Amino acid sequence: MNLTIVEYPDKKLRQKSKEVKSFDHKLHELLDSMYPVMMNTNGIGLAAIQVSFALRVLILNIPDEEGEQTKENLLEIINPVITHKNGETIYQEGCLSVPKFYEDVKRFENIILNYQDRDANTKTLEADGLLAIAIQHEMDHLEGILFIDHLSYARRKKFEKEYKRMLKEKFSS
Ligand code: Y12
Ligand code: CO
Repeated sequence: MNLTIVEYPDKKLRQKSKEVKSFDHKLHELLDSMYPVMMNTNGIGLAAIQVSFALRVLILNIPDEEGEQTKENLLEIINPVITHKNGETIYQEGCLSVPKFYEDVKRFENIILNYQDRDANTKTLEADGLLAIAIQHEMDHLEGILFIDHLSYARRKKFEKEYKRMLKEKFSS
């Protein structure tokens, strides 16, 4: 499956993703195709809507202590629901759909998550640190929310101005 990353301000990114009901070969093909897209662009997280599939699917590969991303740490998360959230943390986030921009975003520090894996098995995951932050970032995508939506009015205005300038440069060269 040939997938390309949808970039802001594409309206597709504002779609609300639908619950996965069929855990079939099509879902497996989507998951298998999302992985190289994320790895080839130095991503640590990718939601299906970022590759034009409005399904409640996301993948994450958080680097280990050596900074390595290994496939054994790959998490495939389907139909996630946060059941507990606690604390506050601020992290400078980036997004493959908003290239070259990084902004501080406030998130819950610890979360507990229920989700399904690619074979529809129900799982529970307790997450903190970068994993908790990345899960919340990716789950926002399922609602059509981007990390830039969390910025203050002034920061957002500045972002829009800089992003427009970046796009202009990109398409004039
Ligand atoms: C904090 C919160 C959420 C995440 C997970 C989702 N974000 C990413 O995986 C971002 C990746 C990213 C990769 C980039 O590198 C390339 O595109 C080659 C990047 O650089 C540029 O756009 C030039 C920006 C973001 C992570 C952390
Ligand atoms: Co993102």
